[in-house]
Amino acid sequence: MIIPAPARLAPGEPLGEEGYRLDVRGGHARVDAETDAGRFYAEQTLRRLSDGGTPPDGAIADRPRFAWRGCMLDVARHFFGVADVCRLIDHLASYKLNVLHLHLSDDQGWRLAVESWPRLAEHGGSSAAGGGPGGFYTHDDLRAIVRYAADRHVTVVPEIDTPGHVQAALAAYPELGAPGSSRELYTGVQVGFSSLDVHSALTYRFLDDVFGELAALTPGDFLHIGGDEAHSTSRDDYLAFMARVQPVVGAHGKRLAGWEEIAAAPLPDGAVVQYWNTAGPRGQDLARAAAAQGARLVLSPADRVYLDMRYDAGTPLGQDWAGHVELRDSYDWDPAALVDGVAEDAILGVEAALWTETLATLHDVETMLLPRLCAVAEVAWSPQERREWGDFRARVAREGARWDAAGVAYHRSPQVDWAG
Ligand code: TNX
Repeated sequence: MIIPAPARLAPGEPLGEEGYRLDVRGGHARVDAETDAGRFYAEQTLRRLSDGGTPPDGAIADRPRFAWRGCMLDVARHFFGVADVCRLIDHLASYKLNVLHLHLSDDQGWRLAVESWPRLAEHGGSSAAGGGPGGFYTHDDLRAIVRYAADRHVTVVPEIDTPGHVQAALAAYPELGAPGSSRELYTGVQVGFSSLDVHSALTYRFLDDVFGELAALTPGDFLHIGGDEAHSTSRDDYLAFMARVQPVVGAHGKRLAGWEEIAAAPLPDGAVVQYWNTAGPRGQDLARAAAAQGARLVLSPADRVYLDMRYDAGTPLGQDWAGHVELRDSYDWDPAALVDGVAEDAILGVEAALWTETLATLHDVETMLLPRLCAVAEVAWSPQERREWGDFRARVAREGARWDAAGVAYHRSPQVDWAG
């Protein structure tokens, strides 16, 4: 059977915006869906069922549990070109994920050409964590990514991290920082030391320009403003910033998305808050604060779906501040039971995160992504009562053969019987 495990809709249950019905008899497939996305997911299922041969007889009626099924790629700490990103999109699409969140800026690099502020990419894009060459997307590059994703029913959610994580921008335009802030490019891996000058009108003109270009390049509903780990922005300044940045996002016709920290501020209607920090109680408090304001949550619990966490002590890549995250950790959890006070209807979805301080190549990225992405996809798509670890691990073993054949790197988790 396939990943993610299909729901079992009763006859007559609506298929919704992404559901499909698939009937295979005598090698012939009949598909019912209300949308192109539904037909696309039927195709993915059929492809897996056939595995190069004739699909077995059977009927499936399926639709996802959550509307937002995402993966974030940090292209700021290390840069990944269009071809690498498209390959990641292929992985997402084949497991029925529908959001690619691109973390386009951080202290270590600015990755999008902005015509009205050219030094952002030219200078701010020239660095990377560890001192590598950097890089950035031209407008045409980003358009190509957006189109490739859209063809596979994946929406790109672009993130410009603010008001912290901005050293690359400050190196390009020092006037965006408070007087006296550093103007050097940064290639280390610390966080929380840089901040935009939240009191300067220039900061909001800058963000208006950047968001304007970004909004024109990405047709999705959301613009992600980061908002995490702004440790060198005072609480009052952070709140002042949030009040001024939100209308800038709205003025470009976009809904606001941000990391959990933004829930400390009043949020606009339709905001989405991304829960992440599982170290200590603060993240859960912020998630509850978001829900209490009527925001929807995207769940990225670090100790479950931060795919930059090491699998175990022997993993050569990655970090371990949220612990080790083996395949079963990514699989065995219920989004609706994760945060007390945040129930199913407050949850928009689930998103894996691939931070790349330690990941420099596509091989590195795939090794951390797979097989854990399969677990995240199933958490996001399949109803809780259809999920069972023993069954899942047998299905993952079959993916290994496909990855081997396709030259895709992955972690041979000891929790899976790959030979089987
Ligand atoms: C926390 S998660 C961060 C990132 C790091 C990551 C490393 C979040 C919103 N901020 O800046 O890259 O940990 O695991």
